[in-house]
Amino acid sequence: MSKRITITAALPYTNGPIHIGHLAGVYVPADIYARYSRLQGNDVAFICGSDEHGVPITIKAKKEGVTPQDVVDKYNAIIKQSFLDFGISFDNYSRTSAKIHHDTASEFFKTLHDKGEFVEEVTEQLYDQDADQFLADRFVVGTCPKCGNEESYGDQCESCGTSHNATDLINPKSAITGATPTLKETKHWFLPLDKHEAFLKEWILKGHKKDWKSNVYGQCKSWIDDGLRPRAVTRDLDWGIPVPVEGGKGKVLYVWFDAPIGYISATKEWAEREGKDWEPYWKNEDTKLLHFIGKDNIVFHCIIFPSMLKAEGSYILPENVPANEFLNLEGSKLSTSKNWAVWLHEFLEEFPEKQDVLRYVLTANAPETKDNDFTWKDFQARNNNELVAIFGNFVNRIAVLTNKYYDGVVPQPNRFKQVDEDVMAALKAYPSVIASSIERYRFREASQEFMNLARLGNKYLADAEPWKVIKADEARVQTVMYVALQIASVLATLSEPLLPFTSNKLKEILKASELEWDWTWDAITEGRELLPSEHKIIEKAPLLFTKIEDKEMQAQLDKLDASKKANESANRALEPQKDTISFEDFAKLDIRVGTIIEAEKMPKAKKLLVLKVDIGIDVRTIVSGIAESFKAEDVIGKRVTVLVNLAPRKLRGVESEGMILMTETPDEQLVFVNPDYNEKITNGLSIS
Ligand code: B3M
Ligand code: ZN
Repeated sequence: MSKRITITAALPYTNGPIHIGHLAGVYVPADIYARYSRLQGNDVAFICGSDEHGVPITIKAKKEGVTPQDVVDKYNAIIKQSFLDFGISFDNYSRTSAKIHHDTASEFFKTLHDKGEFVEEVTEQLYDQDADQFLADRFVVGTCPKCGNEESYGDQCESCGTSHNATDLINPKSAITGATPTLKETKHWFLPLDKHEAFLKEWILKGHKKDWKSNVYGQCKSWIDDGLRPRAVTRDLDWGIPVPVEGGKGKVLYVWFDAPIGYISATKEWAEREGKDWEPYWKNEDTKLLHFIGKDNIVFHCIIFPSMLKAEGSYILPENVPANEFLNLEGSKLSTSKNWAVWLHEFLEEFPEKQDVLRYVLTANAPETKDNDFTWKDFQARNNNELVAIFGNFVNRIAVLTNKYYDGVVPQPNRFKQVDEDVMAALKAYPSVIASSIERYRFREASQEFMNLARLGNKYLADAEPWKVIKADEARVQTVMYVALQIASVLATLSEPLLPFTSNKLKEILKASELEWDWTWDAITEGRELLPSEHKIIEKAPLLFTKIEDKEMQAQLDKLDASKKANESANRALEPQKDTISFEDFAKLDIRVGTIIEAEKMPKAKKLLVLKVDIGIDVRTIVSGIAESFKAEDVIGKRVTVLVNLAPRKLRGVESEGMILMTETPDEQLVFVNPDYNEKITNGLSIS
């Protein structure tokens, strides 16, 4: 029976691009669910958009010296395009800066305000006197009162997931100036979560929510058991949706108040465009509302947003919130600021045809019940050993053989043997097996069941050996190829939610669009013939998947290595300044420009080069400890800065008559203090 399903995927903060952690946690499972639901004939609204308010965006803008609007415009464009190219099938991707959202969120706030659902209170909030600003959310860091993490944000601790008020932090420090904040009075509107505790208990703990994933249910239970407190839903900031009631001047809605309403405004925007009514998708009791999110968003989607919806009064509540755990990358936590990530838009540039490979790897290894690790080695192995060697190999073989034996025409089968009957029976069971995994949000399991089907096809063909049997028993080969082609059509049909690009490619190989009927999951279950005899498939089939070579993976690992090095050097402490010297001391130094005219390695010394340097007044020998950074032949002709009146010193028996001035790059490479910027500087000129 067709059902109305509203599927939301967490609105990404628009302060950076999308990476594989976001994909594995939220967007790939949500997209599989949405595609699957549509295939079952349901009425689906798959909703997302950019979360463009909040402190992270203001901080990014400050860092880059641009306006918050510049930041969101830039990343909204990148994110939206990368989702599209990756095949995430949103019905609408909106943004919270859209007018429709400002209007919807303001309206929502006013309704709660007018219904007396807020508590208005003047309280003392953290204030940075140097920056002349209140410190909300990520503008303040301090020790988490719950787990002791010293880098908790004002509104949430990323270490234990607790959401708290900024004033709860121990040892708070301003993220803007580093100053210890003072307290200053200000008025805010609070959502009295304590008032909703009974309802939440009833709905989550006593209700049917035991079928929620245990990580989600467990987090909810622990918050409710800890006792809920009022939460401020407004902020003293200038970036966001203005507080639309009296006394709200200079204040905006808390980003976590407006963002989930973004799901509603994005649905409205979509419905308007499609000429539909948005309300049933949010207000009809028979609509199934699902929020796909990462684990750090659980409290907002299971406690705060439902309390808002309940307080408003006319909305339905989510039926499930299938939150995932986190994905790590090569053993370390993904991090936007540390550039420790595989960025979607870069992946799409570097692997333009491999969307489904990434989808498959992120699904097969999804962090569903615990944090998981993405490694390039695993990416390569799953591509080469599963997608290429099993699924791709099977399809390629049947496409080639069908063309070789029958000019691409599906043959007439002869009498089925037991093994053929078994395969045909197994095919009928697959739709419900995969559906059951997807409906229970077990996407890993679904992907593995799917691969088992490909395995079954591959094994069937390998066991039947049509390429051998063809000489002795042509009739048998007809049957084998007919059955194998049915398997391929089932693979094409069932892969749609998991591997949508591949599904299309395979349907093109089999020329499914030339048939008079659609390939549906139900048709498979009912054992209807998908691909009839006499139907012609493509003549030259493209490969479904191609092998990934070691060097491609090495390039990715090198890229990560560069990020690691850049981080290390960014964190490297600069040497403190030495004691002050007098001008007279400085004037004693005779520093001149010279040119290296000869260079050779000092025998048996790892670090030393023996140089002859023309310093204008003479040519002298200088022993320099730069051999680990430069080869002798590469420095000949280099113009350098030389301290020429340093007392001569013997190094390994060679007298050094000066010193070349060097400095280090952030990644610890020695470089010359280089006078080359101006050609007119001649050797011997002193530096002052
Ligand atoms: N933007 C948080 C995040 O990206 C937030 C989700 C909003 S969903 C309404 O983790
Ligand atoms: Zn904590």
